[in-house]
Amino acid sequence: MRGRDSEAVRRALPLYLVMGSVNTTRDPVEVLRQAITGGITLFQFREKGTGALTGEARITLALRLREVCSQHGIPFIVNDDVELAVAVEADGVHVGQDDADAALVRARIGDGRMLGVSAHSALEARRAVQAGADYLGVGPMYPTRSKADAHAVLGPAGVAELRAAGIAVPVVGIGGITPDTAAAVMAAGADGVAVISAIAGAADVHAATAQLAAIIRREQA
Ligand code: IFP
Ligand code: MG
Repeated sequence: MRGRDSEAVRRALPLYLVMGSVNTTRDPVEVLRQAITGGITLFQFREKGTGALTGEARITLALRLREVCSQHGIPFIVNDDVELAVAVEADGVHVGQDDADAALVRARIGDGRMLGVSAHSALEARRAVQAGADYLGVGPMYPTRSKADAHAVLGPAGVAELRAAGIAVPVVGIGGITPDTAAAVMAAGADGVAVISAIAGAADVHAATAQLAAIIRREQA
């Protein structure tokens, strides 16, 4: 998928799985396969936190996950590592506010790859769009344990605030979203929901994904 086409980006966002090896006790490749069958529309490789793979093992896992995404036509995004993204021919990069400068990342990846930027306010959102973001990750929507340095909880109101401020770019909500709360995030104006634990930590990955996909589809209609 190409960056800079906001309708194509929007279509990729409905159910976005973010995952690294530390987010599951199983083989992440198998989890990704089941999540794709269940209905995810986008994948981000986020190999971060205690016990995260490094060096060759990290690259090897990225390549395996990248291959599964390619086989199924699911765009593959790399969290916070332009070099890795280019090396594995990722479809895009996601950066947080504390990561590399978004404008520099845009300059390095060109217009052919998607750029996602985390934003917690209308000011950060405007700056991210100015820097060339194709979509914004807004959160945390709810309390989460998947991120050690998480920002204060914004709730779906955080998305509604951006929309009220005139921010029109594609937005995905992230942070602690479950089947019970996904509809509220969509109703607030998000184009999709991003999850880690709700899928990677589910006892039945395929069923959990299909359940979320059905809830989101209902909100889109
Ligand atoms: N948002 C997203 C995304 N990914 C992250 N890694 C993050 C915030 C911190 F889901 F892509 F929007
Ligand atoms: Mg980050």
